[in-house]
Amino acid sequence: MTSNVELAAWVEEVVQLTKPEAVHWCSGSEEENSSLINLMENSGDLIKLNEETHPNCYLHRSDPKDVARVEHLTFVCTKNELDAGPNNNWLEPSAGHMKIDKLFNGCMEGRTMYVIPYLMGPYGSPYARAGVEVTDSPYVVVNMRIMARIGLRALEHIEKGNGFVKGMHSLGDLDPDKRLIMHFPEELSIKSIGSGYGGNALLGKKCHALRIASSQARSEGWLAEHMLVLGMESPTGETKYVAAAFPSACGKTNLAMLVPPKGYEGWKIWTVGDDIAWMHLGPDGQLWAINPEAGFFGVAPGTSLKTNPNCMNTLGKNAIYTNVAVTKDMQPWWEGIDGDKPDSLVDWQARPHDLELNGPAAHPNSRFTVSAEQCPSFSPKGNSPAGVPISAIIFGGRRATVSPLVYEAFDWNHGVFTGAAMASETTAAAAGATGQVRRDPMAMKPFCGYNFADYWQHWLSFSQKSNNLPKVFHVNWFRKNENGEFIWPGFGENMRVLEWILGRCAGHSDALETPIGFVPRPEAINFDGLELTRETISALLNIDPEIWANELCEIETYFETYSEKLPESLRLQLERVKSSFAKESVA
Ligand code: OXD
Ligand code: MN
Repeated sequence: MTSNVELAAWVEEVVQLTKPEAVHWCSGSEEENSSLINLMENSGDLIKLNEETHPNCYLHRSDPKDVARVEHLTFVCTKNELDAGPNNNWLEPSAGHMKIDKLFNGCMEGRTMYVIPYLMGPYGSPYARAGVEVTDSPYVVVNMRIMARIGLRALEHIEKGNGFVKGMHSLGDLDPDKRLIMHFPEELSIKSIGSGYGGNALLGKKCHALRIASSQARSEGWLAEHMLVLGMESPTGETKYVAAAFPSACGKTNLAMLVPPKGYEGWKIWTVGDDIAWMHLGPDGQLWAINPEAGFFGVAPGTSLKTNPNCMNTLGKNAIYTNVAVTKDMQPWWEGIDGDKPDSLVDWQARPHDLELNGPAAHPNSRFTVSAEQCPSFSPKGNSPAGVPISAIIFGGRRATVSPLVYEAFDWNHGVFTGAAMASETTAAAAGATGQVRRDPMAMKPFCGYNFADYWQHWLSFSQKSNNLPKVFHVNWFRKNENGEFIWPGFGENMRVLEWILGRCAGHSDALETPIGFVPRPEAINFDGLELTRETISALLNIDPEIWANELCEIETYFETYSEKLPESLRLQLERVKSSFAKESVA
């Protein structure tokens, strides 16, 4: 099956433990994909959608208790607890293996085990990394085929002697009490059991490309981040690239595929990636980013021709929908999609839709899986082995108050502070309460595979290595008024903020220095045609010293949880912001 001795031995070890009835090495071919789809249509795991309106699209309904990432069941297992840090659940590796191997013992009896060699990153890229996922879920195979580059070429890459991450996955019996997602960064391995949900089961994505890769990136001097990457082409034909970190379900896919609004004729946004960026310092001192993924695993609710036309035009064919509702004629449907709500809908659990009795028709974290290359705005540089040079890094949270629409950090180290101090309201992408503000540094709270204090130190270290780093910004599309209404229209209109950001990078957008960073003067952002009142504009850009005093206290309390490991530079940045507010109140 493979000439790689290590891979063959590991697969044999997994076979001994999980005892599958058959083993299938995935080639990634069209025929293999069709036969897996057939198999799942027969078992009821996939349901064919309307071929006329949605060619080659399928619906998957997951177990109703298996619809999101499970952060409380996700572990980072390092020899030393301090290496995992207070930001992760920790187990000592041998204890971790023992606990999870008990669940894996015999779990594939009567099932086929699929062996999926995969590559994260474009073919031929020096930054691409390989992995092998073994799984007993054909749904995982067909999704991995969209999200990563799987099969023979990936296997060849491994057989040339390149290292690979070992990922072991089983649906187990889908019992939430027997669900665990474990990472062993020192062994470059992952073990996940009891869930078929994307973030827990498609191991190339969060487990490999973020948790394991972030730890590798630290030791090798690069960055693995929860960031979209987009290119912004001006009417003169020049394209600048931006990487932006937002927590899950906060609009990364929408921003990555933005269609410029009226008034921006001649401008174009190019999508490189919508969720993960791997960034390396180039010889020019710039950060160059690749998207390790090949597809989008996006949140369906709220996606429409109005909010994200490029996405709607991406996912109409060759897509897998998970936990959406369906219309009478088998078209996928979700809250926020275009048009009126159809009369008879079948909800995500196959019941006649009844909002009062059963809630929304589509699960709030229902998803689509679709190839990036189908996206009309997919960047011509999306598969470029070298990646794209990043001019600006944007951090953003979902905050009803506190953060203004946009501000620029004073310098790299202050930018790292700005990212480290990020907070956002929780969403349905993870199990648990939604709408609660929590600290989510660099949008990596669920994904950093090591101690955040070391991670911030790693980020800070880049200022020693280059004087050509991107400028750093913070945005907030989600500010609300006292009636709880959003005051910024968002979506395509975010272009106006991107324009200001790139103007700052080119040295010509105007800004006011404030204690938290450079904030645009109201006339420096193009608000033309938005009909925003003067009061709304000033509310969008407002920095309330009282609210910020409280925010800084919360940041301090949060930083204290990292005690003596917290980089001194972040402590100094916090003091600097505090003292400039103090100076302002005296002035
Ligand atoms: C995702 C997530 O699926 O962040 O991208 O949860
Ligand atoms: Mn994500």
